[in-house]
Amino acid sequence: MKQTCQTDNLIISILKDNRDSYVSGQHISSKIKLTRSAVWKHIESLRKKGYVIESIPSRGYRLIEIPDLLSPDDIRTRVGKRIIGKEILFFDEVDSTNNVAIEKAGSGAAEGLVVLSEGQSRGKGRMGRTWVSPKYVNIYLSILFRPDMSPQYAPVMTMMSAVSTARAITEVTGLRTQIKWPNDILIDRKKVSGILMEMNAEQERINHIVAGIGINVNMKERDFPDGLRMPATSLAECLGKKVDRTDLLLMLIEILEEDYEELRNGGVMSIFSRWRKGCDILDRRIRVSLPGEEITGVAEDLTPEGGLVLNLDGSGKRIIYAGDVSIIR
Ligand code: BT5
Repeated sequence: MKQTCQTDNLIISILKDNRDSYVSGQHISSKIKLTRSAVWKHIESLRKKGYVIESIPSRGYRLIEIPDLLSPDDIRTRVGKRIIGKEILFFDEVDSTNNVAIEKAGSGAAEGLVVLSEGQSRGKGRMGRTWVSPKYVNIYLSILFRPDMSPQYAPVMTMMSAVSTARAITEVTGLRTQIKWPNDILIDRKKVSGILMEMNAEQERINHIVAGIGINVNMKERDFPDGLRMPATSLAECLGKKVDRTDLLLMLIEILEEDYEELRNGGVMSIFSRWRKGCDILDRRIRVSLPGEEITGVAEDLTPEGGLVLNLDGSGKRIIYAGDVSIIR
């Protein structure tokens, strides 16, 4: 694996030095001392990583575009010595960053561990759903928290993750976001980010919470599969240009650190009120899908425990804590 990376890097540096011309397969193979068919295999693997390399049989290869790859060293240096990101595990592909973080939590990893991956083969949504996670275009990260609070306050961790993510997106792109109860981030009513919290707790104590955050950054709308629960988009689609994933990631880690610090200093209500303000469903008629039933009503309020108070069309009120909401126009 290390050898493959070194060879890939060598090929890229040869192509970079000759960006205005074509470099023959023969030239590359003699420089790196591999056969031409081995060079071709490396070129194919570089293409899969997002490098656009043109090839013309009689002339050779030419580098057209370099992908925006996350650099673990760069990220580690720029995060510095915070709680969140004190340790960062980085993968090219993993089944789910949440699974890795949960496994590490079980073997005693410290609070603040960040698991990052360029892609996920089995990205998870809530309730056994799938999170579409193509490589090299988006952000998939999980953060391990060990908050000193009783499990009943855990929903505030979801709220915090949502407000931090929404703020980081706005800081870096200037785009306005809405939070869709409980934890989706939308831009113009399209889903741009989802959050999956997974908790391990005893009656009075949280052992750990893993906050998994997925953000569609540079993915093309046409690359989303059909049949998603709601329309999806990416920041690049909304902005009309690519967004630097590293800048966004670092901003998110910085803001999460700040918000978590606030929470630990007794800021539950201030996180709650920021989350409440960012949610776009208050006073709207909504439909909520719950396991085995669908209810409609007006979203009257949100509670600090993460509940949604629904006014059920004249038949009283009901507070719900999980479900899928759609707004009835
Ligand atoms: C979520 O679930 O929105 C939580 C997504 C959390 C993903 C992160 S990535 C890092 C970490 N590691 C993981 O394995 N997961 C977390 P939910 O509200 O259930 O939404 C899932 C539904 O959204 C799916 O059933 C699809 O309909 C839709 N969907 C799937 N992928 C999407 C995407 N990339 N963008 C927008 N919608 C998507």
